[in-house]
This record gives sequence, structure tokens and C-alpha cells, in this order.
Amino acid sequence: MSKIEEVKAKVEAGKAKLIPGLVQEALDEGNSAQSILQAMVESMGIVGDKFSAGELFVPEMLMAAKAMSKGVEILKPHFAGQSTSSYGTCVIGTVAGDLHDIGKNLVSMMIESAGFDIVNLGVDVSPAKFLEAVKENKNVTLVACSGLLTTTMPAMKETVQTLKSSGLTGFKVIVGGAPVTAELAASIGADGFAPDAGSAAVKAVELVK
Ligand code: B1M
Repeated sequence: MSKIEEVKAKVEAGKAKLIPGLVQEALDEGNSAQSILQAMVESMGIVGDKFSAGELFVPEMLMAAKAMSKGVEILKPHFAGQSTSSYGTCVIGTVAGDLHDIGKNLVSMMIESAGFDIVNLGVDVSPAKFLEAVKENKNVTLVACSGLLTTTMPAMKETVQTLKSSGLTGFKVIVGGAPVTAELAASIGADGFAPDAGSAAVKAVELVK
């Protein structure tokens, strides 16, 4: 089994303690950070499918998520500092009622590497908290809202509408996450949508330029 396959298997098995070492070994073997990240994302897809099929449960999903987060920590320096431009501050969070943070953190990492300062509000962020962060932080040019649950799409809509009706200007709103589509994004009044972390960074720059 190659190191990258080992990373994939151990993330799926939720072996968080083994992951930092394995990810480092996979990098040392010459695998790109991007390919290791892709392998871990695939593991989470498998975990999700097994959850849907009733083959594993919330604790196992949580362990796999912890394992992936450990791996992302090792990969983060490999994505950092690719841009010399400064596009202002991006306030990012997962919308109210939603605890999923891996995708949001990947998006944050990629937007940061594109040249934004990041204010990461975490998960289960209320519309009021997003708004407060726009008011309290300097030079907010972008608000990024992530959501993974179909049940939290109303919270995403409320967040976008709260921001857009606040009277505050100078920032754009980008939304994303598995249940979000370009059509949904447009229908709730967001300025932009991206299907994955890489394209979120590209879209972010496009929106604020
Ligand atoms: Co949950 N969960 N979960 N879960 N979980 C999903 C999302 C699910 C699809 C699993 C399934 O049923 N197959 C399902 C949602 C179904 C639906 O709504 N349609 C689900 C469910 C049902 C639940 C619970 C309700 C389960 C329960 O309690 N019965 C519960 C809800 C808790 C809550 O939030 N209130 C729950 C809980 C959890 C854990 C806490 C155990 C854990 C999360 C831990 C954590 O994040 N720290 C967890 C996990 C791990 C998953 C799966 C397995 C993996 C999610 C993940 O990290 N993916 C997931 C199944 C799946 O994704 N296939 C599942 C990897 C990540 C890189 O991808 O987050 O999609 P993703 O991000 C991508 C894109 O979506 C996009 O870019 C990212 C990277 O390219 N993107 C953006 C994300 N945000 C973006 C923002 C942007 C742009 C792009 O612009 C701002």
C-alpha cells in the first residue's frame, strides 16, 4: 500500500494520532499536498456513503473528521503564502445549526493563500454574529458562508439577507457547501458561489477585484 493509500485508509478509520506522521511521510515520498488532500476528501466521501448506508454512525464520522483535520494541519504550510496581493479581510463561518467545519476550513485556507486576511468565526454562526464581525473588523471585503446540511439552507438564506439588508457596504458574500448550487446562491441573494475550496479562492478574488 502506498503512503497516500495508507493516509486515505487511516482517515476513513479515524486514526487521528497516526495521520500527522503518515501525511508527512506521504509528502516526503514526493506526493503533492494537493493529491494528499484529495485522498483525504475522498475518504470523507466514503465515510458519508457508509453513514448513509447505516454501516457507520456519528462517532465514527467524528473520528474521521478529527483525523482529516490533523492531516490538514500538516498540509496547511504547503498551501500558504502563494499570493503577494492583499484583498482585504474575509469573514468566514459555518451557518447556524451546522457543525461541519472541514470544508469551511479548507475554503478558509485557500482564500487566505489567495491573499485575504481571515476572521474565522467557527461553526454554528448566527446571522447576527456574521454581521457583528463585518462591523467589528477592518476592511472586510468578503463574507464566506459554508453549510453542509439541507436543513441549514434556511439559515444560510437568513444570513445572506441579514448581511444584504444591513445597510453596510464594501463587501461581497460568497456561499458554498455540498447542498449549495449556483441557482440556490443566486436565489438567496449571494454575490457568488463556488463548488469547492480551490474555486472558492478564485471566485473570492474575482468578487473583490
Ligand atoms: Co455530517 N452529514 N452530520 N457530520 N457529515 C454529512 C454532511 C451528510 C451528507 C452525511 C450523509 O448522510 N451521507 C449528511 C447531510 C445530509 C443532508 O443534509 N443532505 C450529514 C448529517 C445528516 C449529519 C447529522 C445530522 C447526523 C446526525 O446527527 N444524525 C449531524 C448534524 C450535526 C450538525 O451539524 N448540526 C452530522 C454530524 C457530523 C459530525 C459532527 C459527526 C461530522 C463533522 C465534524 C466536523 O466537521 N468537524 C460529520 C461529517 C464528518 C460528515 C461527512 C461524512 C463529511 C463532511 C466533510 O468534512 N467532508 C459528510 C458526508 C460527505 O460530505 N460526503 C456528512 C469533506 C469536506 C472537505 O467536504 O465539507 O463538502 P465539504 O466541503 C467541500 C465543498 O462542499 C466546498 O468546498 C469543500 C472542499 O472542496 N465547500 C464550500 C464547503 N463550504 C464551502 C463554502 C464556500 C465554497 C465552497 O464558499 C463560502
